[in-house]
Amino acid sequence: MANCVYEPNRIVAVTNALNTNRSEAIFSAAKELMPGGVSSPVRAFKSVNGNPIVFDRVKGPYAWDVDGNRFIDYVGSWGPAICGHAHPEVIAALQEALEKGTSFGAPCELENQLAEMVIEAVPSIEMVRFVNSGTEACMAVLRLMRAYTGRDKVIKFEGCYHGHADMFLVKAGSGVATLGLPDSPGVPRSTTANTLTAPYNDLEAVKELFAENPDAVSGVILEPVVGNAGFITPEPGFLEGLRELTKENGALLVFDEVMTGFRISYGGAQERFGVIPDLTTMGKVIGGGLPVGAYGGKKEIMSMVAPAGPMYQAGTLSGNPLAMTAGIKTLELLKQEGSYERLESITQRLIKGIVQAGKDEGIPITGSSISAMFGFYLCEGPVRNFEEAKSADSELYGKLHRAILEKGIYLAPSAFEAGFTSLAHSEDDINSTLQCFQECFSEIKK
Ligand code: HOZ
Repeated sequence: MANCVYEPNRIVAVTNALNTNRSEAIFSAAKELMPGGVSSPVRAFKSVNGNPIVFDRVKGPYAWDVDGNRFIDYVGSWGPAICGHAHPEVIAALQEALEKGTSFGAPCELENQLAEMVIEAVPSIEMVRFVNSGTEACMAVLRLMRAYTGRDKVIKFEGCYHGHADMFLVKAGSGVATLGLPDSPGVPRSTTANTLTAPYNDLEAVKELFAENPDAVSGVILEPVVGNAGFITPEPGFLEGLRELTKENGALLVFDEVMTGFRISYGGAQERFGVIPDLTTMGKVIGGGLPVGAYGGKKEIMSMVAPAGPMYQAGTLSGNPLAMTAGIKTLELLKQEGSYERLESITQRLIKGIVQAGKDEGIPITGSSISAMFGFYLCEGPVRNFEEAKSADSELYGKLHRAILEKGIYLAPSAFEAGFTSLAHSEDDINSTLQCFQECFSEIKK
């Protein structure tokens, strides 16, 4: 298959198939050392054709693999790289912080600084606890929901992913959807008995669940914009309706903004849509590329967390100075004037171009974007929930993924993951990407 090779911002040559010899060798060895050869499932490329590309380094909007191929990257480390990979100011701040040590296991002033920035930016957050991943944040918030309300059940939505804690592995998105696993062995039935699910964008279903479980539901948790079942946006009135329903039923509303936090807007999806939850979880962007997670909300609720209150949750590396430093610098960069306007405009141009390129070749396609997050499905659409997302042509997505990878574009190796742009993606990167999409749609329709 033809392969466009890029120098920054322009196509310079066309070569034959991608040479991935070193990637293949490393992955083959990795399979003997780690389950499936990876540290997290989706990156194993199981739902698309071929083996994963092994990365060597990343910079700006680009990733280079161990064979020297360069890719325009729309995964962005699954979200954190919103300023572009290895931003020079983030790296410089980290180098300075590194000199003072990698982990304190004691309070540090940087925690106050990042906490203040998060509280100032995110409407629902009056107090925050830092943890080490989005999974950890969601696991803790669930305990807090139950502790605060004294109720055990939780409502989640099909195709939403809130990390891999037991109670969330029910009709989950992301890797669970990618691998087609309805749920996971090892999760006790007694645990998931307390997890109620509804189709996304379906207020009636939520109403029914509340009616069937009076005074038993601690709250509703959701991705306010879904990024783990592809990319699904909330229909007008959906988030507002959930806000009302939770209030009426004495339950909490929780936004999982691990993906959307500081990405959909500086204040997250809650700021963009003007619906304020009781609690919020975050990760990815607020760690600027280092492992981080956070949960926060009203002071009254957060005061239940130990040692202020009785709900226990802890972590050796939580609030560590490197993650705090990368987060602070990343938020400072995002705060600069025009950041979100730029992210919105390039991402819109990208998704409109992708959808048009597909349609021009007669391929069923639908797609959308908000701010620096986008997604498309290879079906006529509209896609409003997980069932509709699953009706897209996943085999064709696999073909497209391989074809465009060979042209130097790195898309999520799953039809059930959103795409991410960054401030480092230039107009020329978008042009080059769209040209590759046009060529690939033409190739794969044959
Ligand atoms: N959970 C992430 C995607 N939504 C990570 C996937 C991976 O790294 O495999």
